Amino acid sequence: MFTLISATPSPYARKVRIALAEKHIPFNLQNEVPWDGTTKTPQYNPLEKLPVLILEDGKSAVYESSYILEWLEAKYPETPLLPSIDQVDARLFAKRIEVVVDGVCDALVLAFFEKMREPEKRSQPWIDRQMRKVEGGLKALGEWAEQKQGDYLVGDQLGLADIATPILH
Ligand SMILES: N[C@@H](CCC(=O)N[C@@H](CS)C(=O)NCC(=O)O)C(=O)O
Repeated sequence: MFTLISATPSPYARKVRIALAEKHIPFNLQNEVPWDGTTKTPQYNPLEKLPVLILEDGKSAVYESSYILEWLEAKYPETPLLPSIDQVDARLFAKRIEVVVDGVCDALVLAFFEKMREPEKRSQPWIDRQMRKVEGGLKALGEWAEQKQGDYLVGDQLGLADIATPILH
């Protein structure tokens, strides 16, 4: 069985948990704190980040949430989380939404850690820069949400774009 190194507050790990559930793939959930010295992430991911999906052999692993989702879609096509291969524009649009949501999360993380610094070392322009990305990303997402035809951001069933976008659900 797969093991997912995850952290409950991680939006990146959340994407993978939902994708695994939607595809009915059983997995062991291994919750870790990625900043803690006990984390197993460096054993599997040279970037030392979670989520990490450890495969059945216990040695090989897939990491980086967008890559894990791509890997799952290729290896476990049912239940599909992207429009069919002939719907190129819809597939690319779903991935574009994922890119923007991940970027918003990345900017929030950078702003958070800058705010954790001592006030005299903190860069307000840097925080402002990150928060502009958050606002810009949320604005784009809001516009895409308004344009959607039915219940889902892309197509007529739950997919990658919805899974990646916790803030709209
Ligand atoms: N782009 C990565 C981001 C993953 C990420 O930043 N994970 C955080 C936890 S939410 C982490 O493990 N950080 C540890 C570190 O940066 O060293 C992905 O989508 O998987």
